[in-house]
Amino acid sequence: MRLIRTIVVTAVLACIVCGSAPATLSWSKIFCKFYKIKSGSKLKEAKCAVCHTKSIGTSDLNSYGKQLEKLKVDGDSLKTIEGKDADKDGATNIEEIKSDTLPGDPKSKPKQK
Ligand SMILES: [Ca+2]
Repeated sequence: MRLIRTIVVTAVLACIVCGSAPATLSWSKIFCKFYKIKSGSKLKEAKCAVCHTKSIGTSDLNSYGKQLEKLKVDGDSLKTIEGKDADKDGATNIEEIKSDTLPGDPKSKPKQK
């Protein structure tokens, strides 16, 4: 009985580790490559916080992360939601990314023109 429980727990942990974590890392890589995010920029510094509510150690997605959640992990998916305003701060996701502000954080938005 104990052995079965150990096997089940190990399998579940393996799914969690192999399933979600690398997907998140892939998004981060694809995002930086697709938008040519430069080192030292706010978006680069934000790391996981571009899509998550905290920068490290959470699976909680912010509004931008939620828009990407169900989409395929590739650049086309990023393009699909460029015209949306994930955090409802009046700037579209692409406007935010071009202005180096966070598309999933309403407190971070491009300066008014
Ligand atoms: Ca926005």
